[in-house]
Amino acid sequence: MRFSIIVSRFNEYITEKLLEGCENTLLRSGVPSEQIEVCWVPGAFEIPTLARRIAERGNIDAIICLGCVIRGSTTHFDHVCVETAKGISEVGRRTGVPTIFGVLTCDTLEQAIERAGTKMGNAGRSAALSGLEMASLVKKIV
Ligand code: INI
Repeated sequence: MRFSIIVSRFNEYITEKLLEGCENTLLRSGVPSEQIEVCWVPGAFEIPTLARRIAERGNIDAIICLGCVIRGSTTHFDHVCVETAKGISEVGRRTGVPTIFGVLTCDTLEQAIERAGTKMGNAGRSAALSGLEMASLVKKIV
C-alpha cells in the first residue's frame, strides 16, 4: 500500500514530531519506506489543496494530513482550523481516497507538546493507525 503524508511547516517543532510518530508507525507496520511519500506545505491551510492534487493523481491508498494550529490573540486560528478540517474531509468524500485528519488544534503550546509524543501520546502515530485501517478497509471492501 502507498501512503502520502502531508505535513505543515508552521509550528515545525511540533509537526516534525508528529511526522516522526507517523512514519515510524507506518514502517513498523510493514510499509516499505519507498511506499511513503512526505510532502511539506507552508501551513495547515495549504494541506487540502495538495491533498486534492495527490488524491486526483491516483495511486495512493491514504493521505495522512499532519499540522499544528495554536490559538493566538485574533480569530485567525478559527479560520485556519475550520478551513483545514473542512478541506481535508471534503477531499476524502469527493475522491474516495481516505484522508486522515492529524492536525492538532490547540489553545496552548503546552497542549500541542502533550500530543506530540509526551503525556498524551503522539497524534502522528494515531493518524498513521487510522490511515492503515482505512486503506486496508477500502482494499477489502471495494
Ligand atoms: N498555520 C498553521 O499551520 N498553524 C498555525 O498555528 C497558524 N497560525 O496560527 O497562524 C497557521 N497559519 C498559517 C496558515 O496555515 C497559512 O499558511 C497562511 O495563512 C497562508 O495561507
